[in-house]
Order: sequence, then C-alpha cells, then structure tokens
Amino acid sequence: MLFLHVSDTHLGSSKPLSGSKARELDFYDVFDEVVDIAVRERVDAVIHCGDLFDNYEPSPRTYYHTVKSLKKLSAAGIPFLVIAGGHDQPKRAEMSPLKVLEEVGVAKALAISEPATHVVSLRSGELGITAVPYSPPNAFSGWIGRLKRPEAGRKILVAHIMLKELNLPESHASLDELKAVEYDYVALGHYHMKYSIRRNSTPIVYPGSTEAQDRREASDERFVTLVDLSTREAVVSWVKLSRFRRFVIVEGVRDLGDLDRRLAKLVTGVDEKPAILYVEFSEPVKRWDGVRSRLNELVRRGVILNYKLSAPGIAESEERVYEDLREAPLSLESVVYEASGDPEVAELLLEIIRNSGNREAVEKIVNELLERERLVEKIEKLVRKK
Ligand SMILES: [Mn+2]
Repeated sequence: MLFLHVSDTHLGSSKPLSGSKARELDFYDVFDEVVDIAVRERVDAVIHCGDLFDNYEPSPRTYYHTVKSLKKLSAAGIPFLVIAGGHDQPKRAEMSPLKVLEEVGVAKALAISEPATHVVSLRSGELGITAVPYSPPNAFSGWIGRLKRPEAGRKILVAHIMLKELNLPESHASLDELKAVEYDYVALGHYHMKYSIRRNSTPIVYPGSTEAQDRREASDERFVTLVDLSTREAVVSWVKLSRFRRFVIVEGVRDLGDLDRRLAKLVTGVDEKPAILYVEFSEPVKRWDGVRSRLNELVRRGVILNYKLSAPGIAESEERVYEDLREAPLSLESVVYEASGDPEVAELLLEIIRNSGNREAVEKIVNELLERERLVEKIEKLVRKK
C-alpha cells in the first residue's frame, strides 16, 4: 500500500505578494505537480493534512484550479483524503470548502471540525485513519483522551497540529500524548517546514508547505512524501517538488554600489520561475529612487517576479504588483496598502478591520504585536507621520 502525503498547499494565497495573479497561480501550479506525482507513482491515495485552501471562502478561480487538478486524481482512480486546517475551517455556521469538493466528488473530507476515525477501502487493502482537524491548542486538550484508534491492519494518524517536540509556541500535543507509536505512520500538517522523527518504528512527518508564504519559510527545497505500508515498517521517501517559486534573499546590503555588485551575480536557473527578491539594507538608505529603478529593471527583464525592501531607520518596504498596476480596481486592500505604505502593517490593519466584530481575533493580534517589537516601531512611525 502506497500513499502520498502532502500538506499546507494554501490554494488561493498570493503571499508574500498580496494581490498578484502570477503569484496566486504558483500555488495552483505546484499543487498540480503534486497530483502529477501521485498519478505517476500510482499511489493508492493522496492524504492532505490540512490548509488545502488559504481561506474558507475560496474564489471561483481557486475552486476552478483545485477541481481541475483533483479531477486528474479521480480519473486515475486515486482517492483524495483531506482534513481541515485552520484555514479550511468554516467560521460559525458557514460551510467548509472541503464539503463542496466532497459534493463534486473529487475529495473525501475525513474531519472538518471534530476528530473522526475511519477505515477506508483502498485499492490494495484497508487503511485505518484517525483524523484530527485543526483546533486552537486550548480546545485541543479536550480531544486528546477521546481520539479513537481504528480497527484495521494498517493504521495512520492524520492531524493538523503543532507538535510539542518542535518547541514552538501554540503547540498542541506531544507524541506520547498522541500515542504515536500505536500507528504505522503519523502524517502531520500545520508546520510549514520539512520535519521528521521516529518513535520506535513509527515515522512522524511534516512534509512542509508546497510554497513559501513569507521570508521565514523560504527554502530551496520543498517536498511531499511517498509512504509505503506494504512492509512491516513504513518506508518513507521524500520527493522533491520542482514547480514552486524560489525566494532570493540579499542581506546586509550597505549602499547602492554594494547592491549593484550583489545584483550582478544574481542569476535565475534556466528552468526556474523568476524569483521573489528580498533586499535587506544594513544601513539607512539615502536614494530609494535609485534602488527602485534597479529593481524595476530586473522585474521588466523577467529576472525576478517582484521584490521587497527593508532598511533600518525609515523602515521602507515595498511590494509592487506590476501586472495589475494599470487595471487595479480600488479595493479595501489597495487603500490600506496605499495609506500604510508597508505591507506588513497593512496585513495587520486588514486583519483588525475584517475581524473587528471578533474579540478573540483582536486579542490575538494585540498579543502578536506585543511580541514583535519591529512591527510596533513601524506603526509608531506611521502614526507620527500622519
Ligand atoms: Mn498552513
């Protein structure tokens, strides 16, 4: 029995270039690559560990690309089994987009708002699955004791959680609490980087996200895993993805001359998509217009898709979406971006605006602000400017 494990595809996202159509298409393209791998490897099933979509209300364009790829799996007789991540979960009485895919017949939602236990009949036998969707960590502790192990020869745990073993904030449970060793494989999602460990003979795996959504997630390699359960111990092989977009980070730039020297060395691989470029100055910048004209030229020549800038002092940061410049309609997003002049601050303001009826969300944002001094500085500067 062979299955493919993928997670955190965030279809519909265009981060870190909010509003960029080209960037949005990247996420669909790499998801389609994952589907092609599954078909090529003739897997029994694809298991998706949550955050299939970036938003619980995907746009028609997002549904279009998602269903188009998933139909290739259906045509090959490969079930697509998915759980909800925090991004796929319906708010209040709304419906999860995963229900739509299920109704169309291109996916089976294993768990959306509650854990569930299944025994699924696959081409080469029965697979028992304990499926655990995302929940806030404090609510999660109530679930741990109630997780039911499936009655089947082959058993896997599928969950959208942050493991305590990662030593990151907002963690859900440890491997002992999850009883990981009672399963043949533990398929995880939520953490966006590749990570794996073993407990006894059980592999515990995060394949990571299929596209980076911010600078911290940037990596030259992104993966899915192929998991073979036909032997006594699960055999895991990592499959490198090739169709994701690279981030190039140029750090510690002193001045315009230094930037020119560093950019001269910038080459994108022949078969690669033009990268997203981050330029980070170590000194305050005197000539932003010079910097911008250099980078705009690289965009025009197709060497990079777009760029982001940062520097000490006046924390200037920029993202420009060239293809949309002419016909961009006036949206709440574009107004907030224009007014704040800083994408990071704009994202936060938009989150506050969108969730102003939701006290929990506002509290979360305030807490995040307290932890991120640099953002507070940026906002202070903006307020002083106005
Ligand atoms: Mn995610």
